[in-house]
Amino acid sequence: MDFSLSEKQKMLKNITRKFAEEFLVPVAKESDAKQELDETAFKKMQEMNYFGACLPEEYGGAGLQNDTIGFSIVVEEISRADAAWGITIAVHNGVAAYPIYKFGTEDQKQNFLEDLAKGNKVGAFCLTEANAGSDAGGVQLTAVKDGDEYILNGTKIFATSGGIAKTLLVVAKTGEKDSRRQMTVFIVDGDTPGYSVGVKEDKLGVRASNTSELVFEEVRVPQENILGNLGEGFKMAMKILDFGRIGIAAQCVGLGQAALEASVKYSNERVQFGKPIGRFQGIQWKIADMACAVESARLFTYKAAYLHDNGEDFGMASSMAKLVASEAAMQAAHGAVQIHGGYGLMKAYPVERYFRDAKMGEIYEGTSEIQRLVIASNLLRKGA
Ligand code: COS
Repeated sequence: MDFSLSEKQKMLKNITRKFAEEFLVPVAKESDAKQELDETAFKKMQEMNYFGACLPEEYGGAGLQNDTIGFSIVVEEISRADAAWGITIAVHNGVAAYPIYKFGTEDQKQNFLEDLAKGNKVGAFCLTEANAGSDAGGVQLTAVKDGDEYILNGTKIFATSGGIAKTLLVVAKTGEKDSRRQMTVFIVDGDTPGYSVGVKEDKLGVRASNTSELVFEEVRVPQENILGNLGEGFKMAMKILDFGRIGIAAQCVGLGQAALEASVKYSNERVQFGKPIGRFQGIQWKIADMACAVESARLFTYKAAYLHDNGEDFGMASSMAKLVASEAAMQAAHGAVQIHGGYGLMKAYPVERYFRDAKMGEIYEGTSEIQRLVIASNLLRKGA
């Protein structure tokens, strides 16, 4: 077993860290307050090809489609600077661009991937509805066939990047009986008549990442925009989430790492009772536990990525990574606020933002409870 990163992965880590410190760290606080991604940072992200991270070079991507550890490193380093950017890149690549590359027809790849790779069009995955959250099979948005087209009607909520996205993967109901066997994923162009963005959510964390309601009223989508097969949308959505959760895990690793680093720095600087607080065992134990949690999260994440890249079954591993990493980020952010004491509650320090951002990881792309359910059902089906 080899735990070392390849030369390319080390380079990716260094370049992304330098980039994130230069262009994301300085604006993260303001973006959080404004609830908007910084425009200059957006352009720089495009230039660096982070929107095309998981796509092959032939479609304008950065070529990490078979190096998910490399992709995880990119998301980790971006999230260490700003978790809102981390989720934006993780979602755009993991549950929008990469699925079109992985499951799409050549025509779909030609039509959609270049704009996604360049970040000219942001991608979103639209599954959640008012009555279909953890119960992904409860989707009510309908797609009814009319000639060579399908007509979509319904409303999606909580779509990450929804308000800024122009390429949408929409999970729709295409039949009446068992909804899980009558669902289909459509690729929808955000300029299609009848499609509109509804309420933009005002959230606890990753506030610069857009989260919106999306409304579909008589939206006509050509049948060639079906991703995968008609009626197999539930399984397609599950497969998309299997990969997507590696990105979320990586986002949480980066956030946990940021909380850990801030805590170590503060513990060395802050003097109480005549010495830096890092000399007190109570602080040391907390820092040690935070470091162990973040490192476990990183190993779980890279393991899931490794399995994916080696063509092995990785669904349970990605749920494990997402579960462990989101709880590690929460533990690290909680510890960071506690170590900072009163200052930890103030906007002057970034740890209050880390704390708010970390909570999101335990919810989106499947709550911790859903991850436990996926892990347990895999074990009970296949054995431990
Ligand atoms: N890959 C491929 N197929 C899968 C799969 C996966 N990862 N997971 C399940 N399936 C298949 C099952 O094998 C089953 O197939 P058959 O009908 O042929 O037997 C089918 O899908 C239904 O699976 P299951 O019975 O497990 O479905 P449930 O309705 O019980 O739901 C959970 C399973 C809870 C795991 C699913 O609804 C889920 O992931 N919910 C969370 C959704 C989520 O993450 N939402 C967050 C917002 S999305 S950004």
